[in-house]
Amino acid sequence: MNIGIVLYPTYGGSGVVATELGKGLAERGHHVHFISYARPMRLNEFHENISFHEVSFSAYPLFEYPPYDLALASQLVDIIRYQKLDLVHVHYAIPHATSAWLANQILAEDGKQVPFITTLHGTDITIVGSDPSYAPVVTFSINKSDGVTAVSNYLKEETNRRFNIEKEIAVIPNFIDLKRFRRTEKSHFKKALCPNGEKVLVHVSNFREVKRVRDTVEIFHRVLKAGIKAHLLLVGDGPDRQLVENRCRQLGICGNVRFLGKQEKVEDILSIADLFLIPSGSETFGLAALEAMSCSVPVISSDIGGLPELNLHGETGYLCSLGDVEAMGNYAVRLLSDEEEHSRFSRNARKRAEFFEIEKVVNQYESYYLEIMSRSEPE
Ligand code: GMT
Repeated sequence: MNIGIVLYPTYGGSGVVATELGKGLAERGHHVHFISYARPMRLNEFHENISFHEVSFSAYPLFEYPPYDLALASQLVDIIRYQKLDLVHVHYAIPHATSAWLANQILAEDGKQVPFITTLHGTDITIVGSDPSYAPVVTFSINKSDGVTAVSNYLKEETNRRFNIEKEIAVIPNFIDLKRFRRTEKSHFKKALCPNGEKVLVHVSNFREVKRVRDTVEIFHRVLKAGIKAHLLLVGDGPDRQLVENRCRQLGICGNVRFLGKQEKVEDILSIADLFLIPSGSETFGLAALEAMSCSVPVISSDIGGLPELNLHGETGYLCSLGDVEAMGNYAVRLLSDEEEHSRFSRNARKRAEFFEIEKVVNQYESYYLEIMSRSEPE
């Protein structure tokens, strides 16, 4: 198949899922055309079956906000026509699904439209998409998609609850490359960061408010207060970074907290982790938690969104009510103090990650593509 994948080029979230899916499809012999305003972060190697199309848009002085959605639609028309795409798969509804629909309307003039699939990831539904400034367009664009998928049952239900959706939404979960994300020997690295054998807690996110990074600091503070020698490694960057650092200063724990910024090889950091913290206020799947689990790291998370579909309470980690840093702190202390429980949870976490193995999920997408294409064929 000749597949167009429209995505955000970001470090985490939908950008990573879309890029890894495209790479997986390319490995199977499909030709994949990535389409975005910048090179996707995880697209860092040449592959004969992969092309990248950068969407350029003119910044004419009249436009305070250059219309990216229109530029993307125009570029899609061109790519579908000249690269002879069989299918377009857009990740994150806004504005990608709308641009794909518009491109198809233009192509319909000469009977050249192709089926397009929209994968819903999270904030495109739960935060941004639900805002009245976007909701009617999101509803319309989902309903006009030839196929719609969501990354968890929770997201499917939320989408149906919040919008008037006429389409059947297929649930295809996020996935993990078990060979890349596995625990490897990194004792030199561990020694450099924790010379006295301290425990390592890790959080990875884009430091947006919804990630509640400050809660990770509160949880960590409780771990230190319980007398456990530990370090907290904060990976990523974003709007809340300064607030979080300020809180560490107030608590006097800066010496135990390292801000590592955006990192490419997260698996190296996860390989020395004893515990992963994800106390998010909204999370439709929790890809960062899956990456940790795949590296045999137990997870303490909030019990919201799609997290209970991934992190199993009392098996792979613990789930607590949103904002209950006291309970999260207690569970963290318990796991870090009980060696037997910790190693059992670590094994369970890896086992759970195996359920989301990349090949299985790429198979699911491939079958879904074929189903949508056959449904869209003219009778
Ligand atoms: O919030 C983010 O981390 C980014 C966002 C995105 O769409 O890029 O992530 C969402 O999609 C991820 C991949 O499907 C999910 O693992 C995240 O849970 C989801 N984030 C939220 O729902 C807040």
